[in-house]
Amino acid sequence: MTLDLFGDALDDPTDGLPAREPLGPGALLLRRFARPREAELLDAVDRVQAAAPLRHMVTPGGFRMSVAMTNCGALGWVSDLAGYRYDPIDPDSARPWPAMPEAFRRLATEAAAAAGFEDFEPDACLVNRYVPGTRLSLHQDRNERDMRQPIVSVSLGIPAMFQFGGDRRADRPARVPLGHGDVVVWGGPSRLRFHGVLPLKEASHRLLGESRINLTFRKAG
Ligand code: MD6
Ligand code: FE
Repeated sequence: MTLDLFGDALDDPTDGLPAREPLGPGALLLRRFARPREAELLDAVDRVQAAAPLRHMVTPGGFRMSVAMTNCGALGWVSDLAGYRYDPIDPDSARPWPAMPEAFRRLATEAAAAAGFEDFEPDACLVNRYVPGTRLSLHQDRNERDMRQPIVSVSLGIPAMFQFGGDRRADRPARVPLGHGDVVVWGGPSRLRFHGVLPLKEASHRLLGESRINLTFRKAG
């Protein structure tokens, strides 16, 4: 473990960075926002995974995604050869997705409010699991019905380099390091910006080992 000038642990390269960082109009990074709730969030992640195991979905083009995914809430994001969509039923179990844990819902609503989006009521939470080498290629989130609602994205575990691009795929993305507990709230004029995650580097986290969990909350229906 490395210590900084004040004797605080520097396990994560983002530890010393400012608590609030605007990423663009309507997009705000709240660093470490979720850390005080890490225990209850990770408990809830375990419960969701037990009910709806992580799986590698296939893209409409036939590629196996390197990110392992599951969902909770009334709607779940799914991808298969037929396309991307939100579905109330887990295709692996043929049952509804597990309910959204209260700790998840509260975190998402409070983070949205801290960024100026009052009354955010997520009905979908996509749970993404990354290990070193996992990546997510540049994409837009455009399967949700109401584009006035933001997305709230929570990072837990080992750090990742997020790519935050423009409205066109060809726009060169900015690189934003995301660490444990960081929350990105993203809406308004930035809602359709291309984004992705670079391949994760080898690292280990005291609670999550060699993994990163990302929770993205949406009002999908
Ligand atoms: C991730 N996140 O951080 C993937 N999408 O692992 C996303 O794809 C994402 O963080 C929309 C808004 C925020 C995000
Ligand atoms: Fe996305």
